[in-house]
Amino acid sequence: MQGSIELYGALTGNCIRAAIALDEAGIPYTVKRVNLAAGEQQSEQHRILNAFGKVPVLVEYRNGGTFVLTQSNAIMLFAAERSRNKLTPADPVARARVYERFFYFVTDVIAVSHGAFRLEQLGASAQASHINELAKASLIEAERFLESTAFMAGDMFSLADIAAFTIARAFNRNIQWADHPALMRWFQAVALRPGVAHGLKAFE
Ligand SMILES: N[C@@H](CCC(=O)N[C@@H](CS)C(=O)NCC(=O)O)C(=O)O
Repeated sequence: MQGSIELYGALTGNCIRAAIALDEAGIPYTVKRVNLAAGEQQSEQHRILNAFGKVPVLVEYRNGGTFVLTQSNAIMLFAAERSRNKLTPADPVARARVYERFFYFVTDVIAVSHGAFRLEQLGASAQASHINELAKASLIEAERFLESTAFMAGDMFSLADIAAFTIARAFNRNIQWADHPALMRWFQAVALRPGVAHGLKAFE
């Protein structure tokens, strides 16, 4: 059973991935903006939802109860399960492939890039740029996933494409797109999807 859903977040990759997953899954939600610069994520009110003081947070109001879910990737999986195969295929083998590729982008590209971001914040610019190059190289290597299929994990758009798209967007200006025609074609096609376009704007 589905209740009304709120998505707390800000204009960050983690929040945008969660928003795109809900949009592509066709799950309606209300955006609740959290001003990170003003420290709203640390407020008592927000910490009731997420004691770690982070976004995104999904809140679903059901008959007399409230379901709170943190972690962008858990929110994406929640959207996939609710959507009845809009973001993951029904076939278990094809679904396993989606998870393989989804976690490739989450752990080998996005998490590495977040590490670089933290190093940059600490003033370790040279190390940050080295780690960021590793993340970018893993993203570019993923072009091989597109050799024989339209999307990152097969012929259907999936969780893997959402994870790949948001980080590709972050690297957009540093990618020599002309050298990666399959990646460019995929990136342009994903950007044109209404669900993706809507999710990208959710926190603007
Ligand atoms: N692994 C968590 C990371 C959550 C996270 O670090 N969120 C950032 C925004 S992308 C945040 O809330 N930053 C504010 C802060 O740390 O004060 C997820 O994927 O949801």
